[in-house]
Amino acid sequence: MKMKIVDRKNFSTKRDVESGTDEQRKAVLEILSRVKQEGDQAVLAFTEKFDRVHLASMQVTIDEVEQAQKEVSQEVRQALQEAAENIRTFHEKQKRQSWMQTSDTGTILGQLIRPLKRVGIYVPGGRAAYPSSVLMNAIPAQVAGVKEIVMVTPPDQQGKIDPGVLTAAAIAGVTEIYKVGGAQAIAALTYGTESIRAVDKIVGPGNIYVALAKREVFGFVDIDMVAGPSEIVVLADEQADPCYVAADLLSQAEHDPMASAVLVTPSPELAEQVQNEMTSQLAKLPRKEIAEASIRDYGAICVVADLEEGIQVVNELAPEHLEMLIAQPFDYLGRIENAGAIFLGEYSSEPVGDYFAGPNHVLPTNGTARFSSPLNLDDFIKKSSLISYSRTDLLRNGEKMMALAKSEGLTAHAKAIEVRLQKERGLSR
Ligand code: HSO
Ligand code: ZN
Repeated sequence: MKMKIVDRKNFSTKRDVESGTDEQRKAVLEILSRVKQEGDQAVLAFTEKFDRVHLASMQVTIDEVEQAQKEVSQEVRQALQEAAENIRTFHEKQKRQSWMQTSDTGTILGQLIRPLKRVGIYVPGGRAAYPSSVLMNAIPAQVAGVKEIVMVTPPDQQGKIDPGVLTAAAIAGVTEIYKVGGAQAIAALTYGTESIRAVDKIVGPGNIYVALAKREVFGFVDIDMVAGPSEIVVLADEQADPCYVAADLLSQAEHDPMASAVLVTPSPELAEQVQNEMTSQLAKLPRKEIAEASIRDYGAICVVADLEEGIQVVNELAPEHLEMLIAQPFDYLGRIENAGAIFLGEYSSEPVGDYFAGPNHVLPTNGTARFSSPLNLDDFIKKSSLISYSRTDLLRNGEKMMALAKSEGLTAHAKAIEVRLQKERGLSR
């Protein structure tokens, strides 16, 4: 199969946001309401129905976590540990401080930063159970100071959870783990059941049922984002190595038949070389069916007039991942407006960021990099404003506040200021 080469005029980038079918939405609403009313009993019944396993208890024990760690090779365990360190160090830099400021007239204003108390992390099961994603979701929560980090993930038919996922949970400081997935997991985290207490926020990717359930419960709890399939855009010039370009495009295409991999280049020669490379590299991949579907339906090589035009295309796409495989990437960085994560230079292949470098791999997809950011510490904190107003300032500004209150027809507001002005002026007279 050959990846299609198009010019800019024939390059269409629109992808539908998955909003689910009416039937899927109805099923999700039913699951949410049954779990809300019946608690554990409903959760276990849905687990039996969808995951085909009968569980006596959903809670994962310490023994199970220890056993899992033995099942993971030492090489992987150590790599997870080192990755965790890098992720921790990177996210430490995102910490915010509470602050207070006293004005000349004695008023104190400020902002208090507090971590969320209890956060739920959804981890998909089956082929999309990624230990690296456990690290990426749990570590920022832990660095932010979240005390209770609750992981939920669907069990397999033997009632087991992927050992890599459990190992990553232990490394990342997850505090509770439950064997539950799908919309029933989102319901349990939102409303609470006898065995799973409700959380303040739910993060982590999931299938369409999980995504629909998260949208539905938003407002009762906070959610991170509704993530779509992974995307990569490679902006490359004639000096780029076609072997690297093709390999990087395929690294995202293998995630999902709906993943999107796009090369943007001013070089028709590179376009052709990458096209050939793709065909031969694709044929050797174990996940070639997935990657092939992705490349066929959502992949393209877009040939542009020059790098300027290439950057325009990038900004319109607002990709989740952008690789800049061009001679002087830093010279062009200032013009990149929209991208979740930017990888500069030939050694910064996307998997470097997916696994190890430190920045988060939970990134805005489907063009949402126009207005949103990678998962970060701010997702796990909240702010409270502080006002300690001084007598001097109230005497000076009280009338202005009263005027505003009266203009809104809110007499009691005006009165709350007025009683103070009267008393204070009475005293000072
Ligand atoms: N590229 C995915 C993350 C991932 N890759 C996990 C491998 N494992 C979305 O950023
Ligand atoms: Zn990836």
